[in-house]
Amino acid sequence: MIDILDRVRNKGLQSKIVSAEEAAAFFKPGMNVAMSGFTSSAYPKAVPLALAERMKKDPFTINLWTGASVGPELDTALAEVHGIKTRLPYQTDKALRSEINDGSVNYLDLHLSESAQLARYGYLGKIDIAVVEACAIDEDGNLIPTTSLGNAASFVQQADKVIVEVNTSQPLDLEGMHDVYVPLDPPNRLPIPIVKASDRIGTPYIPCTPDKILYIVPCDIPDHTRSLRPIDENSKKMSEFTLKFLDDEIKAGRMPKNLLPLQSGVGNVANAVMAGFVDSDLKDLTVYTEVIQDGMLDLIDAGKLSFASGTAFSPSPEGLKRFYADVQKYKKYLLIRPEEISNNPEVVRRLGVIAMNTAIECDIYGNVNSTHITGTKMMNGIGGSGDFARNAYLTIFYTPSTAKDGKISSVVPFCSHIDHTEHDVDIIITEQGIADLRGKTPHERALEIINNCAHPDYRPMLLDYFHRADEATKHANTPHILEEAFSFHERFLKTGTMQK
Ligand code: 0RQ
Repeated sequence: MIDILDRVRNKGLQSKIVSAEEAAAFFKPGMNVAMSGFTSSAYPKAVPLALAERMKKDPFTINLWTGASVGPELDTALAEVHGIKTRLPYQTDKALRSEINDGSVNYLDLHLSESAQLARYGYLGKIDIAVVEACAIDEDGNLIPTTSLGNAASFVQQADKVIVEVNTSQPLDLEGMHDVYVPLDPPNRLPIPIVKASDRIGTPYIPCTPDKILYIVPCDIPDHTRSLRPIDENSKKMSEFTLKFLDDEIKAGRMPKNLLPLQSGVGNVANAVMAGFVDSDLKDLTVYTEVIQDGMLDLIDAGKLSFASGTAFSPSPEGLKRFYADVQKYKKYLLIRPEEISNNPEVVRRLGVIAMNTAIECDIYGNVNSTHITGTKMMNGIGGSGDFARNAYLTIFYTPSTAKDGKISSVVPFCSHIDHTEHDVDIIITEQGIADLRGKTPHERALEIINNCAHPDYRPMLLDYFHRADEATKHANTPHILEEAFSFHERFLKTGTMQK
């Protein structure tokens, strides 16, 4: 209790401290509930757990808006009691995914950079309550954020009432690591004055006033961070191709010796690519990304990173321990921004980011599917991949050449769903090799992708499709035999394998 009182620095607000159960009693069916959180960082935990308990006894649903995916105390807990009607803008939760794919949850899969403004523009109705995790509340009622910002600042700005979960597991040393800037909406929007990853343009807290704060709920549940999988052979090969390619770009004079600011997605391949940077001769690297992970701590420890800007600090449990042990050191190199800024197209284009994200599949012309398994089942969502892919200086997509033990080719004639078009994709890398699509026609791209990236088991089928399509269309710009274009997917759905 002493710790929580120390963290609520405005004494007048201390009377608003209540239990999670008392706060959970506030929610009503159909409310638009906007919560902090981005990946497994800085989402409220005690209030959603108490809300899920309430929903177990007295079933009802809310509409849940967050920054991105969140931890199990929120998404799993509410999905398991069927407590979510509409969910946006991104998720990675197994229980929720299954509710999305059986039609019980309405899922709005949004570009993360646009999600706060979409809420502000009012298409989704008004926010009934914002629930935000904070490290502390200052004398004026402003909120000191924890391990992510996501959409929290914009949600607090829009909400009339805010429930603040003050998380005592989050060290107070985090204070000062954030830069909060919420742009004005058109026609009043101004240029975002970020010209390098380390530029600060806002406040180190989420602006809030004491009268907005409805309840303050103490919480000591730590971020539910996820362990990293060991780096597999395929990811290691993709990392080697990346390093070699970037080295050639430097030699060709297309990139400075310390590259351009890096953005990397999450998961196995991203982890391997970051590990590759740690072992390379590169130095003075900068990062302008969404999610700051263990690899960035490794780069700091190796003396190779000059600065990393993101919207969430989302390490493994070991990474979080390492960070907590020396926050003062790491925070000199790290800055957390709202996702509207970390993923902002204007800034990404200005800085010339190198975007590195993972795909589910790509097609022979360079279109990329990041979201839907065999075209219909939602996996996670587009997340920030579209924000970066369209606007980066260089856009790289990774995918192992096959999935499901070789039964699926990740290089197909026509993607079963398209998130990133051929116009956005510069480079495709699989464990087989690298396809450089820059400055190439559709015909040239098809041969580059099939010959360099497809698995040898599928290469003949893809070449056969391409050549027949070319003949059938009399060498049209983008040859396809449309009734056959999805034959690979059809075969998998009917027989369990894409192989003939
Ligand atoms: O399914 O779990 O049932 O086995 O897809 O595949 O290989 O575990 O890959 O965890 O790296 O995720 C694109 C989903 C890759 C992720 C995606 C099946 C495969 C498995 C997952 P199972 P892996 P990863 C920054 C940027 C979009 C958001 C984004 C993602 C499951 O990277 O969500 O980029 N990206 N954000 O078996 C059928 C194929 C398949 C396939 C894989 N071709 N056909 N199934 N799978 N390829 C982060 C944020 O925005 C926060």
